[in-house]
Amino acid sequence: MVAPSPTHCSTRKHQAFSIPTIDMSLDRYVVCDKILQACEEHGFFKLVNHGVPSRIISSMEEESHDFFSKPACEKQEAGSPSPFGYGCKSIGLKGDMGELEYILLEANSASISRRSTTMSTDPEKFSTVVSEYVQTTKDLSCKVLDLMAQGLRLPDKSLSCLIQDNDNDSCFRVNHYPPFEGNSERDSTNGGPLIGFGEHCDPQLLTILRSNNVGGLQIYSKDNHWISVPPHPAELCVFVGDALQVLTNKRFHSVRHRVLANCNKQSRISMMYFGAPSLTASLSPLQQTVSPHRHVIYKTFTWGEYKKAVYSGRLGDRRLEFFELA
Ligand code: GA4
Repeated sequence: MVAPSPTHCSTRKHQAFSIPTIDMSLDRYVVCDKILQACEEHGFFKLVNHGVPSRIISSMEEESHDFFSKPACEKQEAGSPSPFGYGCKSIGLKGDMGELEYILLEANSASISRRSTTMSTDPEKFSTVVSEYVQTTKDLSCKVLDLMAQGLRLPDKSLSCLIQDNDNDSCFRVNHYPPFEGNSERDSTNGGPLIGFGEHCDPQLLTILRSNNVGGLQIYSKDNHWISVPPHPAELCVFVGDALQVLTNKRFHSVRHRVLANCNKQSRISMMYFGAPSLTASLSPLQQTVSPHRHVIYKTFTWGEYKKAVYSGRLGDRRLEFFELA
């Protein structure tokens, strides 16, 4: 088992850390620079003026509320997560547990439409709303990847083409953290805080997260502290994933994060688009990120090989280290 990161939270000194918030309506070169800096320093940033219409976000949130409000036996009709379907408390196949329930879907309209029949009494509406949300966050992911490529002086669209591939392996997840009914904010087994979703790095290229106005998300900073990310209705969060860390030869850092158990009165709903290439896409540091001062750090492997390694492990396992060159 992998030792968890130290659990101390941000102290007064560390609260000085400000999470980069990038206004996408600014000049393209300015946005590009800020994204590059945020990915190199933190592997995480927030976006404002991102262009995802609030109508699309609220419809997706409403469908999520409707789904999670159903009786347990009806939610289970969506199928137990394999990995796609409906899950409650149990995450992955190796016994990881969290104070949440969730749905995990393949991020393509055909699959969403098929699954919708088991998830809603109005499958057509459910499918339209989910597909629209997924398409819009995918479009935003492409814009962000294009800005990253520009910042890294890579050929135009060389990153976004990976999630535009017809066989891309992207997925979409909605997590519901109901108010936690335990009577303590501390986990008596380890003295740390109670966990909603345990610490991990996302394996894909990048993640776009939207949450309602309930807190709980924390990222692990470079100086080894957990930093709380306050929710904001106008913002979307972007996480660099492991696959992008490989392609950039560790110039970008995939960020460790976790969610604390929800001790608020209101439910927390978060919605994540995970952008991934096709299973056969090859991952290795791009030539432009390699120099005499920065040798190739990773072996060449496919996204399918990496995904298999990640999915056969525990949530917090640091699998990427096994793909480094000796
Ligand atoms: C973490 C990021 C995404 O939510 C996810 C998760 C996946 C799952 O829930 O099936 C994993 C987890 C995530 C990484 C390790 C394995 C696989 C649960 C788990 C214990 C959908 C993903 O791609 O990897």
